Amino acid sequence: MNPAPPVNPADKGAAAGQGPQGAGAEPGAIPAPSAASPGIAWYDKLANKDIEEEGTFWMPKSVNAAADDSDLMFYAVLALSTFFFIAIAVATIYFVWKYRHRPGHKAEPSAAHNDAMEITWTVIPTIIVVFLFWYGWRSYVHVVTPPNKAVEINVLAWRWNWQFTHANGVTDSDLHVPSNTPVRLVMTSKDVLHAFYAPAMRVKQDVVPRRYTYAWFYATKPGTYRLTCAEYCGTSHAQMACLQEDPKTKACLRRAVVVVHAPGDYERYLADKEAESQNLPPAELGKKLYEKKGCNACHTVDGTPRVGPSFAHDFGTMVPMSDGSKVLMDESYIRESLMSPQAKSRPGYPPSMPSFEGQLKEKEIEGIIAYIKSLK
Ligand code: HEC
Ligand SMILES: [Cu+2]
Repeated sequence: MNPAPPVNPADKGAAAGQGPQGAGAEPGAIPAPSAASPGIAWYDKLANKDIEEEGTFWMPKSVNAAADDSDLMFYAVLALSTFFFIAIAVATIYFVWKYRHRPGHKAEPSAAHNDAMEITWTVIPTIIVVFLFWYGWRSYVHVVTPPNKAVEINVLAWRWNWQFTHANGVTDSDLHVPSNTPVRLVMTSKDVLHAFYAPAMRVKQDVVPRRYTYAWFYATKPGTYRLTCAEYCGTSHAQMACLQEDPKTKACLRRAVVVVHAPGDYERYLADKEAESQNLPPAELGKKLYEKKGCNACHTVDGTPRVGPSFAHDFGTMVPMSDGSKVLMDESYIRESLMSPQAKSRPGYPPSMPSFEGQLKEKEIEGIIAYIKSLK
């Protein structure tokens, strides 16, 4: 993995003045409260912003410099198809009307060869098709070949969440990236097929279990952009990943997004995010992880079962197992449930919980245990 690029001091100064988060971004003075207090951190505020994707009837405006060619290609093919469709349809209707059967007119014999016309309608389409191929091939090669100095981010998908891991180990369900820097995604899935789709980046790439796939883009404009799973992967596919839910209606209030940072802010994000996970009290870290790791897609904390059991009031009680035995819900049971979820099975629930082995730091496991404990 590439190390995070060094912070350019000039960029940092510029970002403080024009960063989209405005207040609280004093140069050099990283606001400590954002890391320690339960208030929302500046980078999460950016992620919470409404998505504003301007664009045409056809698609949102591209903010990926590497995709400009494919946009041009789309419009060229659209314009050519529209032109030929209208021209052929008009000619057909006109000839049907002009040569229609009517009194005083004999049927026209079929036309013989016309060399000039035949050569024209062979040569012109050939030129168009060869141009489309050449231009399409060139932009395809560009789109699948990231520059050497890209910032690399690991992507892990599962039902139903994204986990983006940055060079310094910071993980998040929103994808935070620097602007005006090539970003390369190295992606894999824990369970089934997913697809990473960021329309404004023109990136749609399958994410496949037990294999790595890649994508890259060069974001040109800071902002908050749509991120979607484009491969049907189960119940909450359409929400993947829902990071905030209405407690009453269960409607999804916010989904994971792509945040493109102003120059310098990406480095600040990495540093602040790292500090945040080190400073939170365990139960609060656990609560955060419960939402950020997508536990809430299958579990609840209010007593209603979902795909999996609810965590409310369970800690310290004996929970029934499929084989009729009972197991004490304590620290080691929770740890085992996270590392080898299929080790013990609860009646009435499918064995669909993914393993979090290797995806949670020791501190994070402690945090989740503390959080579930706090619900008893
Ligand atoms: C895809 C759905 C899914 C996701 C995501 C998921 N779980 Fe589970 N979980 C389940 C199911 C289903 C069970 C019951 C498993 C069984 O009986 O084998 C379960 C069981 C558990 C148990 C045992 C609880 C009990 O009462 O027996 C714990 C603890 C747990 N999950 C924690 C978590 C945590 C923490 C996360 C997030 C890091 C998480 N789960 C994410 C589906 C999920
Ligand atoms: Cu998916």
